[in-house]
Amino acid sequence: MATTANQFGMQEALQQLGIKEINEGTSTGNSWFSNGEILESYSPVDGQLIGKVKTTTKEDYEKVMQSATEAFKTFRMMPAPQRGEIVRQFGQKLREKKDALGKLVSYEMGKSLQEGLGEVQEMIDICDFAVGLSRQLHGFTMHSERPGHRMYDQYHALGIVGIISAFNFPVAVWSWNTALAWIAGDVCVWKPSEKTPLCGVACQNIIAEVLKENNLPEGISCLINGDYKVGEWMTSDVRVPLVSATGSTRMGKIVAQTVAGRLGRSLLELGGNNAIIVTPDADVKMTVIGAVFGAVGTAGQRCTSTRRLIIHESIYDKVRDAIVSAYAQLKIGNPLDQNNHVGPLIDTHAVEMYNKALAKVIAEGGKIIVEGGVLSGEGYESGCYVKPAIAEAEGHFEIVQHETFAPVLYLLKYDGDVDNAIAIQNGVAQGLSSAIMTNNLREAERFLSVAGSDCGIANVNIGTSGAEIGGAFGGEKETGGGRESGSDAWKVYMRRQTNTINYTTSLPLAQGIKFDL
Ligand code: UN1
Repeated sequence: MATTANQFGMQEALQQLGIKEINEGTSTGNSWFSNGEILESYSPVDGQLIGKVKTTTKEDYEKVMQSATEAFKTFRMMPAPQRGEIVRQFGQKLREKKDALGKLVSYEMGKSLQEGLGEVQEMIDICDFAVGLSRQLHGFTMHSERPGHRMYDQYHALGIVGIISAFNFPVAVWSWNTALAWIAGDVCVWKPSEKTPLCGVACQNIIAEVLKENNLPEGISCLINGDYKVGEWMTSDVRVPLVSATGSTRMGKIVAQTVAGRLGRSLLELGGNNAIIVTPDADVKMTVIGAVFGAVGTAGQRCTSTRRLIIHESIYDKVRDAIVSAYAQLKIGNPLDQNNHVGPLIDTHAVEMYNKALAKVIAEGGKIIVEGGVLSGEGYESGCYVKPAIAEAEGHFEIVQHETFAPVLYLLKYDGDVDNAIAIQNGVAQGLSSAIMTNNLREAERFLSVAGSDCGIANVNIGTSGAEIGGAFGGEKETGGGRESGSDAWKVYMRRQTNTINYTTSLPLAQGIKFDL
């Protein structure tokens, strides 16, 4: 390991998380095994090899599924508040390991340490949320049309939940799913991104400890590793009633079709193309903070990243100049060093996509107003560091319609009233997050109305990224329609049952049907 990372205590962090040089990539809890090829994890921070993970073979996968199937039979019988207690202990362990895990997230994925720690905080928050929820898995009671009858609906555990997660939130998204699935009585099988397998091993080590301390069986939390083929085993497996997948729209379409082909349930959290509308009544200072964090946070690799600013012509120059001057303050470099705002992209393929986007926006008639470029020299040896760029563009450009996972921000101008801005913002295939900056109540309410934003998330006077776990997270259109984390997102992890109970001595039929024998 490079000394640069050690300088930030990476060696100790890895030790604390139980990461070895070579790690088994398949686990049913405390039992680890793997017979597949080796996956190497290189850090985009310094290009160094962090560790290796053995991938999962079909036979390993079968073992996992058997273990999970068995575990479900007992886990579903445990009272939900007791399962909540397990999740509470998990949250406690995460608090103890927050520093180490945050560092690993930052080192393996490349986001700033602040954001790595923030990601672990999201895990802690969803655990707390799930603990409370474990006593609130409410169904409705209904009045029967028949005398002496009672009706209600209740929620039961669903079974095995398959989780496919992306590199950009290598730990939090797993926990959004697992914390809810566990209190619901489900067992989980997780395939993390091949780009961040060590984060997966670290998380599994943490939960395995909790499961062991509580004498719980193998199979409640399972880990599998490998490429898309390993994911396909789950999507086509009838033993997995719910597949929760985060990633590109391209991937999501394949997952959706495969799972639907066997009438399974999928929860999709796919691409975004998020915009902030800046109206004449916007607070420019707040706009700058929201837009810059949204565009360059996680180096533009959040699904909620701000990609488009739709600015009213009357304040266009003012907002543009303020944002351009804020970009001049950005420090790009090792994300473990808290003086830096922007870390590297995940790999050199992402750098290629970034370069292509910049070339394309120029080719389509856009104008670069903050130059991009790949950084080289001391500290930038991994070749993954790029300069956040800004281009003036138009909403209909093909590249503006496309989600590029990089810090490229497009400035678009609108005139007339807020409906024109809303039309531009909705004029893309994706529908994850959106925001409006305004002090005008009419504009804000119009934006939130049914004629307003068509996204799953619509904010007023905050940016597009950085959602709290308490709300349901997800989006419409090509974002896939799924909802994770807060609000009533838990319902997707359970099956609903409607019960009608007759406590009389006769059997009247509904709808007044007579059927005398
Ligand atoms: C993602 O990018 O997949 O709202 C998730 C946010 C974070 C989660 C992003 N809480 O930006």
